[in-house]
Amino acid sequence: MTAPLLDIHLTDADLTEALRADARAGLTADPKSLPPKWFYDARGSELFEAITELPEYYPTRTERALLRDVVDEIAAAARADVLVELGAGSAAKTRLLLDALTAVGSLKTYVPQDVSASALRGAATELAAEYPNLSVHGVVSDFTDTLHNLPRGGRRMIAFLGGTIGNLVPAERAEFLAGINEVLEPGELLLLGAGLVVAPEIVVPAYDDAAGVTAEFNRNVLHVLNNRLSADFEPDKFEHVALWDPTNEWIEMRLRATEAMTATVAELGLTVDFAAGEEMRTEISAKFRPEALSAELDTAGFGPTHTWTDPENRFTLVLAER
Ligand code: AVJ
Repeated sequence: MTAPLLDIHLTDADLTEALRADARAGLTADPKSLPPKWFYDARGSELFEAITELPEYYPTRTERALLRDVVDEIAAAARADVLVELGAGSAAKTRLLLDALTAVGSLKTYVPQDVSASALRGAATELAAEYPNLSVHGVVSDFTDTLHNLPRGGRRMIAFLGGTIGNLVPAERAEFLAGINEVLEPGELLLLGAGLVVAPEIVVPAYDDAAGVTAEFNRNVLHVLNNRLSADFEPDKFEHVALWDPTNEWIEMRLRATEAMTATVAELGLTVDFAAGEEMRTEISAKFRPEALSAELDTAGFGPTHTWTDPENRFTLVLAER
């Protein structure tokens, strides 16, 4: 058995440093905002796993069912030697891809990337045991570092699943996609999973579930600030808000202060005032129109794309060639 390798390009200290910068910028801005990547400490990752099992949250199960249906076609078209998975986390959908790519006989290396070393270590160890002929090489990093630290050689496919592309605003998305295009060699591939624009009656409950799990997930970013930066937010004094922005075609999550209050972020020497009813943006989750997504990939330099969509037109998988 090949021992799983974990490359650490991002330490806990790096994470705290990045959070300090994001928190200072976001909490002193008007309106206030925080980037969604800070939801995912151990508790936040658990809450997200719970979200994926909620009846209202269709994206994960829709993508998984779609991938199951079309993964053999993807593998046949891709014939990748190396699968790089961005934001692999616990690598839940990975087995479908690994099985299909193994069946067409091409796959040699699996490179899961995540910011969480703990999630990645578990997944890498399990997968290395399950796929003894596969070399598993985990990378703990930010996406951008990953792209510059990819093993070269072999035909590579970068998978970015789950619809996380929707967390980026259009300008960030353009930069991210162009960055991926730049590190790929001609003929290498990007496999992108993206949520499609659906009726507000479907998408809003997915981000505002009856059991309140998403609300707790949203408030978790305040627990993260309390834990990592010695802040004193009272998460229960913030209400979860999820609204559909029809102009930008994204879901926006916010935290609304239920009363006027002041929070202190000790590590930043910062006090933050909230007016009663003030809203702070914590996430956008953009949904896409297939033609517009193809156009974005084209602009980023990708050539022909192959698109698969679930029967209800809620989620799409796009295979794009450099
Ligand atoms: C993990 C980024 C794909 O945007 O749907 C779930 C995160 N936010 N419920 C998404 C999330 C609220 C999720 N992604």
